[in-house]
Amino acid sequence: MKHFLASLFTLATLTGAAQELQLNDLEYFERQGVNVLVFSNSFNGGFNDEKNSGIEIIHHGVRTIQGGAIRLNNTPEQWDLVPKMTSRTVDREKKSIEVALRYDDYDFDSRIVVTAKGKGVEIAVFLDKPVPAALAGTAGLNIEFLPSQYWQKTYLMDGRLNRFPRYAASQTITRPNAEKPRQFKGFKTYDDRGTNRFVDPLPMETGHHFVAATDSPERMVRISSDDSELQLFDGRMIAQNGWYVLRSVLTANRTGQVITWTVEPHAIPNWIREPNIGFSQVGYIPDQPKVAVIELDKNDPVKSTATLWRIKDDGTTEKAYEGALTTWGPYYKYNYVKFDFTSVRQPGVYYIQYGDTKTNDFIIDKSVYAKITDATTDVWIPIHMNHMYVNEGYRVWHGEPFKEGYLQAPLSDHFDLHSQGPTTDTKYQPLELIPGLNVGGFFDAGDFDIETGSNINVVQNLIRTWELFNPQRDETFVNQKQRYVDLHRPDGTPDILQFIEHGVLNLVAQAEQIGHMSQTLSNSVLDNYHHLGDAASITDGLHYDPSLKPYEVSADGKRSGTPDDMWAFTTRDPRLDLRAATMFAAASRALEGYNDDLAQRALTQSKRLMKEANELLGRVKDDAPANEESSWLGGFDTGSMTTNLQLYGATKEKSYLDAFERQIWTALDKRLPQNLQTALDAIPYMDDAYKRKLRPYVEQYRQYILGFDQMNPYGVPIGLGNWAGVNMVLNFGITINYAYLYYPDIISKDEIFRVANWLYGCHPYHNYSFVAAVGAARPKAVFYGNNRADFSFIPGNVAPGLLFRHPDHFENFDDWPFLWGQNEGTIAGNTQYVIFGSSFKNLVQE
Ligand SMILES: [Ca+2]
Ligand SMILES: [Ca+2]
Ligand SMILES: [Ca+2]
Repeated sequence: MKHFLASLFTLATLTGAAQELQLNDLEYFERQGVNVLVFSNSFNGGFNDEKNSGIEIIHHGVRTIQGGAIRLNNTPEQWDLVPKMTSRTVDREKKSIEVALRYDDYDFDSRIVVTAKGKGVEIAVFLDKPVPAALAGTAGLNIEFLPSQYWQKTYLMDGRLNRFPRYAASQTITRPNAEKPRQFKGFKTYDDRGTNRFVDPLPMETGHHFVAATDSPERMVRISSDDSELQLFDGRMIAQNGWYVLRSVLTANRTGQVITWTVEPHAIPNWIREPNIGFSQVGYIPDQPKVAVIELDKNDPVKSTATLWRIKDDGTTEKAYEGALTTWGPYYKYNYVKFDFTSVRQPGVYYIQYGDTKTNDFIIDKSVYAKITDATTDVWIPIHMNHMYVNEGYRVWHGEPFKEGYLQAPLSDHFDLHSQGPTTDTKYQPLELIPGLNVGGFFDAGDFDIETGSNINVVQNLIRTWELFNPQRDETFVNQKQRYVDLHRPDGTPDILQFIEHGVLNLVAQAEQIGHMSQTLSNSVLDNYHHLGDAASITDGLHYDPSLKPYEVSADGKRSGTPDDMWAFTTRDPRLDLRAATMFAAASRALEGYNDDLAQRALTQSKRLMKEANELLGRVKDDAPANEESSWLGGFDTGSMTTNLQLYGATKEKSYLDAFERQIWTALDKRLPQNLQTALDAIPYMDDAYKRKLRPYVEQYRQYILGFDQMNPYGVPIGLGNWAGVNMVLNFGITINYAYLYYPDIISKDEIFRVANWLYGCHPYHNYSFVAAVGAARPKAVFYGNNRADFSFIPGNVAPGLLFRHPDHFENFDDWPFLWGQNEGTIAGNTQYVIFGSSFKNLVQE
């Protein structure tokens, strides 16, 4: 009895304590259903506000609140200034985290102390010196609420009821530009149309006691302040990716503790997160391994079995299999078990049940992977063709963009990681038109610039696909003369060949007109960089004429005073030229017999750039091994090693092959995972001795593959960077496919399914396919494409996927497209997916 009472007492104490917010070992505040992070993630200087930083709340498993910091705007945009965190101190005794924040531009320092108080936290702002006069009444404590999780929910301010608006429709005023806090590097995100005034949202509500989502226990948060007024804004009034903002401004001449908020996120008692059953939404072929990975709340007791149900064609359901689960164990914040139903081979429609959780249905059949690249090649890639009018049925995706061409970029420390300097490296004057660049090429991603490095990758990816799999698919009409693309209209030419041609047209023009490769062809002004809409309306199509006033059009209608023309950033990088030389060599081979003139131009540029780049890099002979330090795209490029191999393919000159052979083995010894693919690519050119010499490396790679089974429950490399790791996963998948193709006795066929499982739904957070609209029962619904403002997707896009937030949270929003690190697809990544998908289909169908 005594023992019983003692345990009862312990239980009661624990339950009581569990309701209070605790400061845990990972340095964030936690209670069941609520995590409060204090600058576990800092603002990023490269892109400023990525909506991923500051004080953040992960509420019942979803990161719904972020951006808690001293900010200079009512509703900060991406390019508004962000504070630099100069210190972060965790005080376990006081249960508090203190951060010091600084704005160098204004010599403005502040401190925020977040302290656990009962079920919530207190956020206190301290100033040792008063706020700078220019920022008094402007700077303030902000925190942001994710619109898609709050819209249409109710809120209370000082007892007044209201509802978060589904669409931005509150009120604004305009103010003189002089009152606008400086933006990123002095750029402006808005076109004021000559008014010299900026738009400032007005608050939707003000008061001292705010309750968000009174109608939704999962999202309910109470915030109150006795010493400061709370103002609620809608950030979407000026930017579609804005969030709801709650803030209190800093008033002049005050020091000490100047703002105090009490923040109490509601927690559903004993909340347990719904299990996430990861599986392939595209389905499975009968004889492949079939293992679902079930992600569980750490407080969720593990059940002993899961069940596979078959949906028969008369609509009834029967149990197909019930099997024991194996435990993988904890990985970051969740616990993982696996359900292996490989033994079920009968074609049919199935779903998985674990406890009360049932998945949507999926197919087991030999043809499930047959269409996995079609949406990407038929829809996503042609829509991203620049300098063309792109039509699909009744819909125009975009008119012909950038008809006025590209100007020589002046010296500029620019945005989107671009810059021009210290010289132009060309014969052109700053802002002079460089002729002939408005042809061919592909939009980079969710934006519309031509990243030269990415476009080189695109052409190479497409050539590899063409040469290895010879896809004759023709679903796209491309007419370069008409500058017209029509989707789903065959024109007698394989689409891949037309896409290769389209990429080469721009890249050859760069080499011919500029003399070397540009870094990028990109926006000159920030106010059209974030463009959402028809690409043809980014610029006015008229040549910029500085002798005209802004918005003025010349009498002949051909020139305007609006400085919107795109710029070519032309700083010469011989390593980029080498990569272009590689690609041009392969392109000349691929285009021969289809567009002989372009093939010849590509080969001419390849030889010239190779020679000049090697000279610039300090080499005298054009067949000497150039360095392999180039690390574009995270070290996957192998510099001139790949170039030499491609040049051998194009010219059959043995000196290139010898140079390749001198480089490859060192590269494999140094960085096997990054370089094995190149070594495998060489096999068609090499003899049996080469293949034998490569064997031990493939054996070593097998151990590398198997190593991932110990590192995480999903058996693939999971990236933890600011851009989720789909490129790394695709590279991994492509290398496995090729290793299996050439060494099936070393790499088991079972290994080739790892990456497909991950892409198509077997991953953390949710189980949706990361590939838009591809053969899956439940693909992701929203992506960061150029139609993201419509909460939509462009079919065939591949999301970067799972974004890691420090210290232990993975996420992929599927109701909010605007976080590029998890939802944007890129032209290089999506063409890499075409190689992955083509090689994978080829292997599973053999
Ligand atoms: Ca870009
Ligand atoms: Ca075609
Ligand atoms: Ca223009």
